[in-house]
Amino acid sequence: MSGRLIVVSNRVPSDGPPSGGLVVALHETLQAEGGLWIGTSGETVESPGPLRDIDGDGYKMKVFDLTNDEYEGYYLSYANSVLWPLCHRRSDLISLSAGSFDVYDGVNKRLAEMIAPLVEPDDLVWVHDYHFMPLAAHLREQGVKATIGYFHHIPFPTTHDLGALPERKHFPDWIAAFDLVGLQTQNDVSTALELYRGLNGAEMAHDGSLYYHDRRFEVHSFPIGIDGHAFHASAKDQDGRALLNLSPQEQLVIGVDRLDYSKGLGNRFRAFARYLETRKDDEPKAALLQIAPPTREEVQAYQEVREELELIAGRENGIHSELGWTPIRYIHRAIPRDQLASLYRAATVGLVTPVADGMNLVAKEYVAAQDAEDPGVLILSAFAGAAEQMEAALIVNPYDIEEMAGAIRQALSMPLKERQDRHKWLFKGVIEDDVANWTQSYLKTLQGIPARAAAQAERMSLYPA
Ligand code: GDG
Repeated sequence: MSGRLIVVSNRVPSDGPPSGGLVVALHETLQAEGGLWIGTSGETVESPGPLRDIDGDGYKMKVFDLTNDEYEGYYLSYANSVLWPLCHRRSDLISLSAGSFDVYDGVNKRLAEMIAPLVEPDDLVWVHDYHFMPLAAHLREQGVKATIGYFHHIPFPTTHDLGALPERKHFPDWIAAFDLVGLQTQNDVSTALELYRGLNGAEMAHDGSLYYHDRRFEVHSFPIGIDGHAFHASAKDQDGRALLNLSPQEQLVIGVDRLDYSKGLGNRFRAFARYLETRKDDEPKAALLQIAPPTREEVQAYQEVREELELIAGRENGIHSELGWTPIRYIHRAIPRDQLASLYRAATVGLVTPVADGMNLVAKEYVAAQDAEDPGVLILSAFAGAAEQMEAALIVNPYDIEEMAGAIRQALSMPLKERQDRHKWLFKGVIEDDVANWTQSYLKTLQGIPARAAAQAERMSLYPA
């Protein structure tokens, strides 16, 4: 890499050693390549100052504070109550509040003004996620010519979804101001191309790049992965069944998700309840362990999904529990990562049923944690980005309770040979398409942009349209 790598994400790993696949991968890339990581500090202040340096392990980190109003308008309101539901096909949950777009855009503009003087022309800037969609447009206004990439971790909104966004007019310009737009799936890429296909001033070149007014940019899919080997190894450290005090006959079905409406938790509980209702006496007993740590609790829609789950879990346990058996174990707290891996390994079924999800790393973690000799079965929603790569899972429609209940039954009684065959294919994919591979292929594509753009400009001057 000739210039530096500058990563921008909402949060930086400022609280000790990083954990979690993505953060670790970016951390290791920055350690190897050198560079800079910029994000919010997680603190709110009355009058925010310039970027502050904090110690990074082998690279630099800079953070900026938000005011209370900015935290509300930029983070809680526009990012998480407008863009998040919009991208997760839940326009009904969009909460438009006066002025929140201006605050969101204002934070992006202020950040662009702070970053622009730091960026050298041969640096690579890599922006992460929907918190910073207008950032490149503001950096361009500040005269930044460097190559700027974006990775959108969540589903790309359809033209229909965007109809609910008052700022939809600006959306194509935000995206086109980046040089490389990374999406999770081929399906997302088609959705993005569909948007530009319908716009005046947009054109697709023969090499697959897009032109929108004076901007050339590329849209590709880079399915994110995990560190499969590390996760597999850590799953063996503890005995998940012992952690849960499971009786020898009891089977475990596991779900692990931030408590978010996009994760389809209500229908998952309903499907498990339906399975319990239809369970024959001679079928083994199974318990659903749902770990759902809190997230964005200040947002109303999140409070509602929490209440819904408490209601269903309470009702179903009241109906089906026996002395010594609680069919739904619901933990509304985060569990340490090493325990999580062992719990996945102890589970006969991994239940991953989002109604919309960019990728879903839990599906990959579940597969990585399994014992290849006696693996569990992954049940995966067709609406998780991961379904594009993980065809050997039992693919379900997360709206169809009866189908999901049937898949739980099928998974719990699946013959060993079929479990092994399915797991073999899934495990191969998780190990090969890991997070290190993801980082490298994204950065390689980003690095190649200036040369591809120059070659194309030359072709166009030789053969003008
Ligand atoms: C976004 C996109 C995309 C969960 N509970 C605990 C815990 N977790 C960890 C899981 C997993 C991570 O959180 C969740 O990742 P997901 O991919 O499932 O979902 P999002 O948080 O929505 O992530 C998603 C991802 O970005 C990456 O691009 O795949 O589609 O929405 O790693 O293990 N970790 C611990 N305790 C818990 O209780 N330690």
